[in-house]
Amino acid sequence: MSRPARGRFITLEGGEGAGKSTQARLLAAALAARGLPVLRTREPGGSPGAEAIRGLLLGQAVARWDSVAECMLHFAARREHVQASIRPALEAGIWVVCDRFADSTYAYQCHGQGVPRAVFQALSEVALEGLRPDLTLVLDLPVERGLGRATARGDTNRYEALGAGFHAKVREAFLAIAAAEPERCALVDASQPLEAVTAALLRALNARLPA
Ligand code: T5A
Repeated sequence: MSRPARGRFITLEGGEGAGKSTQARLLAAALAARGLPVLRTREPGGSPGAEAIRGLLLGQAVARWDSVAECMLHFAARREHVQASIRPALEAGIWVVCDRFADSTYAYQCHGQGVPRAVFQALSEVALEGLRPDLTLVLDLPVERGLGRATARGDTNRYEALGAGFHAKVREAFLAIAAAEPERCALVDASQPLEAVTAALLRALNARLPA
């Protein structure tokens, strides 16, 4: 029997409250409506081991971790997620829609928390063994609006509590990633109404990864 074509790996990135989880759901539904098999997943988490590490990362006091140790925890979770869920799905021909991936570590831990880029690169090589998203959708939103949306839900996590200055650095990092890698990334204005953001994401998807 012939092997199925490899699935495609799509990531959604951006700051707090940009609408990634909402849009990941809508995107996965749009792909399924095209008849494609889809796995929707998230980081930190997405597999049993990685979800256990998510609890260590999000459910603790703000200053709980040394920043390099924190970066290593994100990559430990990511390695688990990639090995247990993402790679097997892609190899089985399933399209993977992932709410955050390695760009979030670069934005939050390197730009936000000061972890050296060399640490990020070394951990990426070990954890990912060359795996890269086929398409990264970067949702951009002014920091105050994103934090406003996220805090309106009432369950603030460790990162949301870090304040507007921290999140401004995170936003700059995502914009820099999108500018540096235009072949992989599509930048979308997430301050538009929800339906307009979905339409922009689908346009980017159809243009970059035609069915
Ligand atoms: N992190 C993660 C790191 O530091 N390093 C890493 O390597 C990784 C992977 C994860 C945290 O971990 C950090 C980053 C994060 O702080 P999380 O709880 O998973 O924490 O949080 P987020 O990924 O930030 O998800 P959020 O839920 O906060 O934001 P989303 O997913 O971007 O937004 P969403 O879809 O939940 O929407 C938020 C609210 O806005 C509304 C929605 O209905 C919802 O109420 N909304 C809109 N309102 C108006 N207009 C629109 N266009 C809207 N779109 C959504």
